[in-house]
Amino acid sequence: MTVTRREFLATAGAAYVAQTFRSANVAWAAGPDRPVPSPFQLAWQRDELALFLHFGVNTFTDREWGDGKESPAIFNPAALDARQWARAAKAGGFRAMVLTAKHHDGFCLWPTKTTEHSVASSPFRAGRGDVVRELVDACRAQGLKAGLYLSPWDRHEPRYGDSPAYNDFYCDQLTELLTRYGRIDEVWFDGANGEGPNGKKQTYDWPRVWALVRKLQPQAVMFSDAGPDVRWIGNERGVAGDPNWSTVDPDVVTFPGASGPTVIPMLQHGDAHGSVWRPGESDVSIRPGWFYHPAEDGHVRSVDDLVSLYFSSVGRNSKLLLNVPPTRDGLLHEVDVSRLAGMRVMLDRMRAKDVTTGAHLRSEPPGRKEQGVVIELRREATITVAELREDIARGQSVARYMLERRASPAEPWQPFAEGSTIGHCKLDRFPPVTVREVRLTILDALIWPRPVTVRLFEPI
Ligand code: FUL
Repeated sequence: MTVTRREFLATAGAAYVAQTFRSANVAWAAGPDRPVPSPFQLAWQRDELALFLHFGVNTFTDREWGDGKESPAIFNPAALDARQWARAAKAGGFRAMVLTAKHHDGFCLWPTKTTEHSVASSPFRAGRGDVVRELVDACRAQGLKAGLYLSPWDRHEPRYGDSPAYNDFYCDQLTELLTRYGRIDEVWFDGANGEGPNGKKQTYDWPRVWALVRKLQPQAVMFSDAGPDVRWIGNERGVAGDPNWSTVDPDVVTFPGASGPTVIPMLQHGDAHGSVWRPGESDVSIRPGWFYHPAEDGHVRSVDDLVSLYFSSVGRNSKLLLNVPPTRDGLLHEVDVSRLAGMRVMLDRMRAKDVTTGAHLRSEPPGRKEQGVVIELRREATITVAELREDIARGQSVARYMLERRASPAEPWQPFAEGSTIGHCKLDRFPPVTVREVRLTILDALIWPRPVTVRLFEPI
Protein backbone atom coordinates (compact mmCIF):
# COMPACT_ATOMS: atom_id res chain seq x y z
CA MET A 1 0.00 0.00 0.00
CA THR A 2 1.60 3.25 -1.07
CA VAL A 3 0.63 6.49 0.56
CA THR A 4 1.20 9.04 -2.13
CA ARG A 5 1.78 12.72 -1.98
CA ARG A 6 -1.71 13.20 -3.39
CA GLU A 7 -3.24 11.60 -0.33
CA PHE A 8 -1.22 13.79 1.97
CA LEU A 9 -2.27 16.87 0.11
CA ALA A 10 -5.79 15.84 -0.68
CA THR A 11 -7.41 17.81 2.06
CA ALA A 12 -4.63 19.92 3.45
CA GLY A 13 -3.28 21.90 0.55
CA ALA A 14 0.33 22.60 -0.30
CA ALA A 15 0.75 25.74 1.79
CA TYR A 16 -0.42 23.98 4.90
CA VAL A 17 2.03 21.12 4.45
CA ALA A 18 4.94 23.49 3.87
CA GLN A 19 4.13 25.36 7.03
CA THR A 20 3.94 22.20 9.08
CA PHE A 21 7.35 21.03 8.00
CA ARG A 22 8.99 24.41 8.35
CA SER A 23 8.13 24.47 12.01
CA ALA A 24 9.44 20.99 12.67
CA ASN A 25 12.71 19.94 14.28
CA VAL A 26 14.57 19.33 11.08
CA ALA A 27 14.49 22.56 9.14
CA TRP A 28 12.41 22.38 6.02
CA ALA A 29 14.47 22.55 2.87
CA ALA A 30 13.52 22.96 -0.73
CA GLY A 31 13.70 19.74 -2.68
CA PRO A 32 15.52 19.99 -5.97
CA ASP A 33 19.07 20.31 -4.66
CA ARG A 34 18.89 17.41 -2.23
CA PRO A 35 21.31 14.53 -2.97
CA VAL A 36 19.95 11.41 -4.62
CA PRO A 37 21.61 8.01 -5.14
CA SER A 38 23.40 7.07 -8.34
CA PRO A 39 21.77 4.14 -10.15
CA PHE A 40 24.53 1.92 -8.75
CA GLN A 41 24.07 3.07 -5.16
CA LEU A 42 20.36 2.51 -5.57
CA ALA A 43 20.80 -1.02 -6.92
CA TRP A 44 23.34 -1.73 -4.17
CA GLN A 45 20.87 -0.71 -1.46
CA ARG A 46 17.94 -2.52 -2.99
CA ASP A 47 19.94 -5.74 -2.83
CA GLU A 48 19.64 -5.43 0.99
CA LEU A 49 21.77 -8.52 1.76
CA ALA A 50 25.33 -9.42 0.79
CA LEU A 51 27.55 -12.23 2.01
CA PHE A 52 31.06 -11.42 3.21
CA LEU A 53 33.72 -14.14 3.01
CA HIS A 54 36.89 -13.85 5.06
CA PHE A 55 39.23 -16.51 3.79
CA GLY A 56 43.00 -16.88 3.50
CA VAL A 57 46.04 -18.00 5.45
CA ASN A 58 44.35 -17.03 8.72
CA THR A 59 41.86 -19.81 8.06
CA PHE A 60 44.76 -22.24 8.40
CA THR A 61 46.64 -20.58 11.28
CA ASP A 62 43.51 -19.99 13.39
CA ARG A 63 44.29 -16.29 13.65
CA GLU A 64 42.34 -13.13 12.89
CA TRP A 65 45.27 -11.03 11.70
CA GLY A 66 48.22 -12.72 10.05
CA ASP A 67 51.64 -11.15 10.39
CA GLY A 68 52.66 -11.69 6.77
CA LYS A 69 55.19 -14.38 7.63
CA GLU A 70 52.85 -17.28 6.85
CA SER A 71 54.13 -19.76 4.32
CA PRO A 72 51.89 -20.15 1.25
CA ALA A 73 52.43 -23.89 1.77
CA ILE A 74 49.75 -23.85 4.48
CA PHE A 75 47.01 -22.72 2.09
CA ASN A 76 45.32 -25.86 0.78
CA PRO A 77 41.52 -25.85 0.91
CA ALA A 78 41.27 -29.24 -0.74
CA ALA A 79 37.49 -29.36 -1.16
CA LEU A 80 36.98 -25.69 -2.07
CA ASP A 81 33.71 -25.18 -3.90
CA ALA A 82 32.64 -21.59 -4.40
CA ARG A 83 29.42 -22.85 -5.95
CA GLN A 84 28.47 -24.14 -2.50
CA TRP A 85 29.01 -20.60 -1.13
CA ALA A 86 26.87 -19.14 -3.89
CA ARG A 87 24.08 -21.65 -3.41
CA ALA A 88 23.98 -20.90 0.31
CA ALA A 89 23.95 -17.17 -0.40
CA LYS A 90 21.17 -17.50 -2.93
CA ALA A 91 19.07 -19.72 -0.65
CA GLY A 92 19.43 -17.12 2.09
CA GLY A 93 18.19 -14.33 -0.20
CA PHE A 94 21.62 -12.70 -0.51
CA ARG A 95 22.27 -10.86 -3.74
CA ALA A 96 26.07 -10.49 -3.70
CA MET A 97 29.26 -12.03 -2.31
CA VAL A 98 32.31 -10.02 -1.23
CA LEU A 99 35.59 -11.97 -0.83
CA THR A 100 38.81 -10.97 0.95
CA ALA A 101 41.06 -11.20 -2.11
CA LYS A 102 43.84 -10.03 0.22
CA HIS A 103 43.70 -9.46 3.99
CA HIS A 104 46.26 -7.68 6.18
CA ASP A 105 48.68 -10.64 5.93
CA GLY A 106 49.24 -9.82 2.25
CA PHE A 107 48.48 -13.31 0.92
CA CYS A 108 46.69 -13.02 -2.43
CA LEU A 109 43.89 -15.41 -3.31
CA TRP A 110 44.51 -14.87 -7.00
CA PRO A 111 47.70 -15.61 -8.99
CA THR A 112 49.04 -12.07 -9.04
CA LYS A 113 52.10 -10.91 -10.93
CA THR A 114 52.83 -8.37 -8.19
CA THR A 115 54.17 -10.77 -5.53
CA GLU A 116 55.12 -14.38 -4.94
CA HIS A 117 52.93 -14.35 -1.85
CA SER A 118 49.85 -15.85 -3.45
CA VAL A 119 47.91 -18.98 -4.28
CA ALA A 120 50.37 -19.59 -7.11
CA SER A 121 52.97 -20.52 -4.46
CA SER A 122 50.57 -22.78 -2.57
CA PRO A 123 49.58 -26.42 -2.96
CA PHE A 124 45.97 -25.36 -3.72
CA ARG A 125 45.10 -26.85 -7.11
CA ALA A 126 48.82 -27.57 -7.52
CA GLY A 127 49.61 -23.86 -7.69
CA ARG A 128 47.20 -23.27 -10.56
CA GLY A 129 44.25 -22.22 -8.44
CA ASP A 130 42.49 -18.86 -8.41
CA VAL A 131 39.94 -18.32 -5.65
CA VAL A 132 38.84 -14.96 -7.07
CA ARG A 133 38.05 -16.60 -10.40
CA GLU A 134 36.08 -19.35 -8.69
CA LEU A 135 34.15 -16.81 -6.64
CA VAL A 136 33.26 -14.72 -9.67
CA ASP A 137 32.23 -17.75 -11.73
CA ALA A 138 30.06 -19.01 -8.88
CA CYS A 139 28.42 -15.59 -8.54
CA ARG A 140 27.63 -15.51 -12.24
CA ALA A 141 26.14 -19.01 -12.10
CA GLN A 142 23.72 -17.97 -9.36
CA GLY A 143 22.99 -14.46 -10.64
CA LEU A 144 24.80 -12.83 -7.71
CA LYS A 145 26.97 -9.73 -7.82
CA ALA A 146 30.67 -10.11 -7.03
CA GLY A 147 32.65 -7.85 -4.73
CA LEU A 148 36.28 -7.82 -3.62
CA TYR A 149 38.10 -6.67 -0.47
CA LEU A 150 41.72 -5.67 -1.03
CA SER A 151 43.33 -4.73 2.27
CA PRO A 152 45.49 -1.65 1.93
CA TRP A 153 47.43 -2.66 5.03
CA ASP A 154 49.88 -5.36 3.92
CA ARG A 155 52.11 -6.93 6.55
CA HIS A 156 54.04 -9.04 4.04
CA GLU A 157 55.03 -6.61 1.32
CA PRO A 158 58.47 -5.06 1.99
CA ARG A 159 57.48 -1.87 0.15
CA TYR A 160 54.73 -1.18 2.67
CA GLY A 161 55.67 2.08 4.38
CA ASP A 162 57.61 3.27 1.34
CA SER A 163 54.55 5.22 0.33
CA PRO A 164 54.88 5.93 -3.42
CA ALA A 165 56.31 2.48 -4.19
CA TYR A 166 53.64 0.69 -2.16
CA ASN A 167 50.88 2.79 -3.71
CA ASP A 168 52.09 1.67 -7.16
CA PHE A 169 52.09 -1.95 -5.99
CA TYR A 170 48.60 -1.60 -4.51
CA CYS A 171 47.22 0.00 -7.67
CA ASP A 172 48.78 -2.79 -9.74
CA GLN A 173 46.97 -5.36 -7.60
CA LEU A 174 43.73 -3.45 -7.92
CA THR A 175 44.20 -3.25 -11.68
CA GLU A 176 44.60 -7.02 -11.92
CA LEU A 177 41.47 -7.60 -9.88
CA LEU A 178 39.42 -5.12 -11.85
CA THR A 179 40.55 -6.16 -15.34
CA ARG A 180 40.77 -9.95 -15.21
CA TYR A 181 37.39 -11.02 -13.92
CA GLY A 182 34.72 -9.04 -15.74
CA ARG A 183 32.20 -7.00 -13.84
CA ILE A 184 32.83 -6.32 -10.16
CA ASP A 185 30.05 -4.53 -8.29
CA GLU A 186 31.61 -3.62 -4.96
CA VAL A 187 35.19 -2.81 -3.96
CA TRP A 188 35.75 -2.91 -0.23
CA PHE A 189 38.47 -0.86 1.48
CA ASP A 190 39.09 -1.03 5.19
CA GLY A 191 40.87 1.72 7.02
CA ALA A 192 43.46 -0.36 8.90
CA ASN A 193 46.86 1.23 8.62
CA GLY A 194 49.55 -0.49 10.62
CA GLU A 195 53.30 -0.46 10.81
CA GLY A 196 55.57 -1.03 7.82
CA PRO A 197 59.01 -2.61 8.12
CA ASN A 198 61.26 -0.40 10.28
CA GLY A 199 58.21 1.35 11.66
CA LYS A 200 57.62 3.41 8.52
CA LYS A 201 54.11 4.75 8.17
CA GLN A 202 52.33 4.26 4.87
CA THR A 203 50.41 7.17 3.39
CA TYR A 204 47.75 5.83 1.05
CA ASP A 205 46.84 7.72 -2.10
CA TRP A 206 43.07 7.44 -1.84
CA PRO A 207 42.20 9.86 -4.65
CA ARG A 208 44.34 7.78 -7.00
CA VAL A 209 42.83 4.50 -5.79
CA TRP A 210 39.27 5.75 -6.13
CA ALA A 211 39.91 7.20 -9.58
CA LEU A 212 41.38 3.88 -10.71
CA VAL A 213 38.27 1.98 -9.63
CA ARG A 214 36.03 4.54 -11.35
CA LYS A 215 38.03 4.16 -14.54
CA LEU A 216 38.17 0.36 -14.59
CA GLN A 217 34.74 -0.49 -13.15
CA PRO A 218 32.55 2.61 -13.28
CA GLN A 219 29.52 0.77 -11.94
CA ALA A 220 31.28 -0.60 -8.85
CA VAL A 221 30.36 0.99 -5.54
CA MET A 222 33.33 1.69 -3.30
CA PHE A 223 33.01 1.04 0.42
CA SER A 224 35.12 2.58 3.17
CA ASP A 225 34.64 4.80 6.21
CA ALA A 226 34.90 7.67 3.77
CA GLY A 227 32.98 6.13 0.91
CA PRO A 228 33.11 7.50 -1.66
CA ASP A 229 29.93 5.58 -2.55
CA VAL A 230 29.03 3.60 0.54
CA ARG A 231 30.07 4.33 4.11
CA TRP A 232 30.88 2.05 7.02
CA ILE A 233 28.07 2.14 9.57
CA GLY A 234 30.48 2.82 12.44
CA ASN A 235 30.49 -0.54 14.28
CA GLU A 236 30.90 -4.22 13.53
CA ARG A 237 27.77 -5.28 15.41
CA GLY A 238 25.33 -4.95 12.54
CA VAL A 239 23.49 -2.05 14.17
CA ALA A 240 22.77 1.08 12.15
CA GLY A 241 22.09 4.38 13.88
CA ASP A 242 18.65 5.74 14.61
CA PRO A 243 18.16 8.06 12.83
CA ASN A 244 20.07 6.88 9.81
CA TRP A 245 20.37 9.35 6.96
CA SER A 246 21.92 8.23 3.68
CA THR A 247 23.41 11.68 3.26
CA VAL A 248 26.64 12.76 4.99
CA ASP A 249 28.86 15.77 5.40
CA PRO A 250 31.96 14.60 3.47
CA ASP A 251 34.22 16.96 5.42
CA VAL A 252 33.74 14.98 8.65
CA VAL A 253 35.14 11.63 7.42
CA THR A 254 37.68 12.47 4.76
CA PHE A 255 39.69 9.25 4.48
CA PRO A 256 39.31 5.58 5.50
CA GLY A 257 40.44 5.10 9.07
CA ALA A 258 39.87 8.74 10.07
CA SER A 259 39.21 9.18 13.77
CA GLY A 260 37.89 11.90 16.02
CA PRO A 261 34.83 12.59 18.14
CA THR A 262 32.55 13.41 15.22
CA VAL A 263 33.49 10.47 12.99
CA ILE A 264 31.50 7.60 14.54
CA PRO A 265 28.31 9.66 15.00
CA MET A 266 28.52 10.70 11.33
CA LEU A 267 29.00 7.07 10.24
CA GLN A 268 26.17 5.85 12.44
CA HIS A 269 23.60 8.50 11.67
CA GLY A 270 24.65 10.31 8.51
CA ASP A 271 23.56 13.92 8.34
CA ALA A 272 20.09 15.12 7.37
CA HIS A 273 21.65 18.11 5.64
CA GLY A 274 24.68 16.29 4.22
CA SER A 275 25.69 17.27 0.73
CA VAL A 276 26.50 13.80 -0.61
CA TRP A 277 24.59 10.54 -0.85
CA ARG A 278 26.62 7.87 0.99
CA PRO A 279 24.40 5.14 2.48
CA GLY A 280 25.66 2.98 5.35
CA GLU A 281 26.69 -0.66 5.13
CA SER A 282 26.55 -2.80 8.29
CA ASP A 283 29.27 -5.47 8.31
CA VAL A 284 29.06 -8.14 10.97
CA SER A 285 30.11 -11.77 11.31
CA ILE A 286 27.90 -14.81 11.86
CA ARG A 287 30.63 -16.01 14.23
CA PRO A 288 32.69 -14.17 16.87
CA GLY A 289 35.65 -13.90 14.48
CA TRP A 290 35.86 -12.81 10.85
CA PHE A 291 37.87 -15.89 9.86
CA TYR A 292 36.87 -19.49 10.46
CA HIS A 293 37.98 -21.02 13.77
CA PRO A 294 36.89 -24.58 14.67
CA ALA A 295 36.47 -23.53 18.30
CA GLU A 296 33.68 -21.18 17.24
CA ASP A 297 31.48 -23.88 15.69
CA GLY A 298 29.29 -23.72 18.77
CA HIS A 299 29.02 -19.94 18.60
CA VAL A 300 27.26 -19.39 15.30
CA ARG A 301 24.52 -16.77 15.52
CA SER A 302 21.05 -18.23 15.86
CA VAL A 303 18.31 -17.68 13.31
CA ASP A 304 16.57 -15.29 15.71
CA ASP A 305 19.78 -13.36 16.09
CA LEU A 306 20.19 -13.09 12.32
CA VAL A 307 16.63 -11.82 12.02
CA SER A 308 17.42 -9.21 14.68
CA LEU A 309 20.46 -8.16 12.65
CA TYR A 310 18.20 -7.75 9.65
CA PHE A 311 15.95 -5.44 11.67
CA SER A 312 18.85 -3.38 13.00
CA SER A 313 20.52 -2.98 9.60
CA VAL A 314 18.20 -3.37 6.60
CA GLY A 315 15.32 -2.32 8.84
CA ARG A 316 17.15 0.91 9.61
CA ASN A 317 17.91 2.06 6.11
CA SER A 318 21.24 0.22 5.93
CA LYS A 319 22.49 -2.82 4.07
CA LEU A 320 23.61 -6.01 5.80
CA LEU A 321 26.98 -7.44 4.81
CA LEU A 322 26.99 -10.69 6.76
CA ASN A 323 30.30 -12.51 7.07
CA VAL A 324 30.20 -16.31 6.74
CA PRO A 325 33.79 -17.59 6.64
CA PRO A 326 34.76 -20.69 4.65
CA THR A 327 36.41 -23.52 6.58
CA ARG A 328 39.81 -25.08 5.93
CA ASP A 329 38.11 -27.38 3.44
CA GLY A 330 37.03 -24.31 1.49
CA LEU A 331 33.33 -24.80 2.22
CA LEU A 332 30.85 -22.93 4.35
CA HIS A 333 30.16 -24.85 7.53
CA GLU A 334 26.86 -26.74 7.50
CA VAL A 335 25.68 -24.99 10.66
CA ASP A 336 26.22 -21.56 9.10
CA VAL A 337 24.48 -22.68 5.90
CA SER A 338 21.45 -23.88 7.81
CA ARG A 339 21.26 -20.59 9.74
CA LEU A 340 21.21 -18.62 6.49
CA ALA A 341 18.39 -20.77 5.16
CA GLY A 342 16.57 -20.44 8.49
CA MET A 343 16.82 -16.68 8.37
CA ARG A 344 15.25 -16.68 4.91
CA VAL A 345 12.37 -18.84 6.11
CA MET A 346 11.73 -16.49 9.03
CA LEU A 347 11.84 -13.35 6.90
CA ASP A 348 9.53 -14.88 4.30
CA ARG A 349 7.11 -15.97 6.99
CA MET A 350 7.23 -12.53 8.54
CA ARG A 351 6.09 -10.97 5.28
CA ALA A 352 3.67 -13.70 4.23
CA LYS A 353 0.49 -11.93 5.36
CA ASP A 354 0.35 -8.25 4.49
CA VAL A 355 -2.97 -7.01 5.84
CA THR A 356 -2.83 -3.74 3.91
CA THR A 357 -3.67 -5.64 0.72
CA GLY A 358 -6.94 -4.22 -0.56
CA ALA A 359 -7.17 -1.67 2.26
CA HIS A 360 -8.86 1.68 1.79
CA LEU A 361 -6.87 4.91 2.18
CA ARG A 362 -8.17 8.26 3.27
CA SER A 363 -6.51 11.52 4.20
CA GLU A 364 -6.99 13.04 7.61
CA PRO A 365 -9.52 15.83 7.78
CA PRO A 366 -8.01 19.33 7.69
CA GLY A 367 -7.40 21.13 10.96
CA ARG A 368 -4.95 18.67 12.41
CA LYS A 369 -1.44 19.94 13.03
CA GLU A 370 0.45 17.18 11.20
CA GLN A 371 -0.22 15.32 8.03
CA GLY A 372 -1.72 11.88 8.39
CA VAL A 373 -3.28 9.22 6.30
CA VAL A 374 -5.64 6.56 7.53
CA ILE A 375 -5.45 3.00 6.29
CA GLU A 376 -8.73 1.23 6.72
CA LEU A 377 -8.14 -2.51 6.63
CA ARG A 378 -10.60 -4.90 5.07
CA ARG A 379 -10.88 -6.77 8.33
CA GLU A 380 -9.64 -6.66 11.89
CA ALA A 381 -6.10 -7.99 12.12
CA THR A 382 -3.46 -8.61 14.76
CA ILE A 383 -0.12 -7.30 13.57
CA THR A 384 3.43 -7.48 14.92
CA VAL A 385 5.55 -5.82 12.21
CA ALA A 386 5.25 -2.62 10.19
CA GLU A 387 7.40 -1.92 7.17
CA LEU A 388 7.75 1.59 5.76
CA ARG A 389 9.65 2.54 2.62
CA GLU A 390 10.41 5.83 0.95
CA ASP A 391 11.13 6.07 -2.74
CA ILE A 392 14.82 6.86 -2.22
CA ALA A 393 15.47 7.23 -5.95
CA ARG A 394 14.26 10.76 -5.23
CA GLY A 395 16.26 11.18 -2.04
CA GLN A 396 15.42 10.74 1.63
CA SER A 397 12.92 12.96 3.39
CA VAL A 398 11.09 11.65 6.45
CA ALA A 399 12.65 12.56 9.82
CA ARG A 400 9.92 11.46 12.24
CA TYR A 401 6.73 9.46 11.96
CA MET A 402 4.13 7.82 14.13
CA LEU A 403 1.80 4.87 13.66
CA GLU A 404 -1.46 4.75 15.58
CA ARG A 405 -4.31 2.29 15.58
CA ARG A 406 -7.83 1.77 16.63
CA ALA A 407 -10.03 -1.26 16.56
CA SER A 408 -13.13 0.74 15.65
CA PRO A 409 -13.93 4.35 14.64
CA ALA A 410 -15.53 4.90 18.07
CA GLU A 411 -12.18 4.47 19.85
CA PRO A 412 -9.44 7.04 20.35
CA TRP A 413 -6.21 6.66 18.38
CA GLN A 414 -3.42 4.87 20.22
CA PRO A 415 0.22 5.05 19.12
CA PHE A 416 1.89 1.65 18.68
CA ALA A 417 5.08 2.57 16.83
CA GLU A 418 7.08 5.67 16.12
CA GLY A 419 10.41 6.36 14.64
CA SER A 420 12.77 8.80 13.03
CA THR A 421 14.11 8.18 9.52
CA ILE A 422 12.58 5.74 7.04
CA GLY A 423 14.73 5.75 3.89
CA HIS A 424 14.88 2.59 1.81
CA CYS A 425 13.34 0.45 4.55
CA LYS A 426 12.24 0.92 8.13
CA LEU A 427 11.00 -2.08 10.11
CA ASP A 428 9.22 -1.84 13.44
CA ARG A 429 8.45 -4.82 15.65
CA PHE A 430 5.98 -4.61 18.52
CA PRO A 431 3.88 -6.87 20.74
CA PRO A 432 0.72 -8.04 18.91
CA VAL A 433 -1.78 -5.23 18.40
CA THR A 434 -5.28 -5.61 17.05
CA VAL A 435 -6.16 -3.04 14.43
CA ARG A 436 -8.93 -2.15 12.05
CA GLU A 437 -7.64 1.30 11.17
CA VAL A 438 -4.03 2.48 11.19
CA ARG A 439 -2.96 6.09 10.94
CA LEU A 440 0.47 7.04 9.63
CA THR A 441 1.50 10.56 10.52
CA ILE A 442 4.63 12.20 9.17
CA LEU A 443 5.64 14.46 12.04
CA ASP A 444 8.78 15.85 10.53
CA ALA A 445 10.37 15.78 7.09
CA LEU A 446 12.94 17.62 5.01
CA ILE A 447 10.94 18.09 1.88
CA TRP A 448 7.46 17.48 0.58
CA PRO A 449 6.11 14.17 1.71
CA ARG A 450 6.92 11.69 -0.98
CA PRO A 451 5.26 8.34 -1.47
CA VAL A 452 5.70 6.12 1.56
CA THR A 453 4.90 2.46 1.19
CA VAL A 454 3.29 0.94 4.26
CA ARG A 455 2.96 -2.77 4.87
CA LEU A 456 1.56 -4.29 8.04
CA PHE A 457 2.16 -7.93 8.78
CA GLU A 458 0.15 -10.46 10.69
CA PRO A 459 2.15 -13.46 11.90
CA ILE A 460 1.35 -16.82 10.34
C1 FUL B 1 38.65 -4.68 9.65
C2 FUL B 1 39.75 -5.75 9.69
O1 FUL B 1 40.81 -5.36 10.52
C3 FUL B 1 39.13 -7.03 10.16
O2 FUL B 1 40.08 -8.08 10.21
C4 FUL B 1 37.99 -7.40 9.22
O3 FUL B 1 38.50 -7.64 7.93
C5 FUL B 1 36.99 -6.25 9.17
C6 FUL B 1 35.85 -6.51 8.23
O4 FUL B 1 37.63 -5.06 8.78
O5 FUL B 1 39.14 -3.47 9.27
